[in-house]
Amino acid sequence: MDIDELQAEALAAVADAATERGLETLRVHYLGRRGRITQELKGLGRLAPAERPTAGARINAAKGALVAAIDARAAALAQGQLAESLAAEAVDVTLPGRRQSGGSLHPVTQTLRRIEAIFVGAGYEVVTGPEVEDDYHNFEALNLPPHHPARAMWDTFYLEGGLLLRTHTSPVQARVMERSAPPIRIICPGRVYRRDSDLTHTPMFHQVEGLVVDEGIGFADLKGVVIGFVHRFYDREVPVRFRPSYFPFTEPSAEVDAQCVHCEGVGCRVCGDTGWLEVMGCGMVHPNVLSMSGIDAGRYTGFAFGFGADRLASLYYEVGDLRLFFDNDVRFLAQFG
Ligand code: 2NM
Repeated sequence: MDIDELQAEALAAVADAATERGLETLRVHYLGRRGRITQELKGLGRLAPAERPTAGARINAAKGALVAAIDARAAALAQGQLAESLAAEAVDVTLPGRRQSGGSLHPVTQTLRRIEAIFVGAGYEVVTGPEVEDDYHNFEALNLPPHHPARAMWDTFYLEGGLLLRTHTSPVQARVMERSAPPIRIICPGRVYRRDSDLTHTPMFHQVEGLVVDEGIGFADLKGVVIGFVHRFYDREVPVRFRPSYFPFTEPSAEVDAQCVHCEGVGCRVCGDTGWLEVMGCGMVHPNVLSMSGIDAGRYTGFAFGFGADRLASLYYEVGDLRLFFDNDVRFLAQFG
């Protein structure tokens, strides 16, 4: 092939090269150790001595033109790639920013934390236990033998194998009494389950139960702790009253009312026109409960109390329907941030 044709072909190929790799292949093909232009230079020796200077000059000129073309094309390709990545990675700094929406703790969680802080400040230990319980700890250890009619006080979810979903957190307290000696001062917060659902009942709710066992504990101690708690919880000295009641695991037992925080005792729809709100149950731990857990009921006495943290939250925040706490509608939850 004539050197002019070879140069024309090589320059056309370089102009067509679309990638830096393709361009390198062309460089090797024409200018490499065994490239076509290199071959031409090596072939000079076969020419007559008189023709060599002209032919040599001509081939070197072609080589120089090709090197220049390849360098120019390489620069153009690199420039194109830079422009491409600049376009792809461009950030539009004029776009509005994305809003960061702040979350908040669930109102029942906030209420539980407040309750725990009040009791921890008074020297109580917070203890938790299993939500799936055995019949013994949920009922029998609490003075409720099998077939005892008072078992009907709880609408229990029964599981296979004699297990059940705990109906209160008292089984946690029975377990603590089994494994530890007085003095005992604990609260047991946690989820409990009952087959019940309406405005004021949800199948799962959060209970907090307290237990104090020591020598010389009496009903006056119970009253002091309960009244003190209610005042701390509402951050106000709301009137509190005790009414006689019945629980299988306490004797005597009482129901605790706080004056209606909505109408301050006048009577309204929140308190059902009574002026009072039922806030918890309590009593002196039944001697049977102490001795079944291995505590000497001749030496020690104790009191216990229990309430629904969700119910206290609903009274505190004035939420009329307990079920709202568990729908997890963000429009509802965002009001507690
Ligand atoms: C209540 C009301 C009255 C209670 C009793 C016990 C235990 F384990 F010591 F026997 N724990 N909690 C108790 C007593 C709970 O809730 C309404």
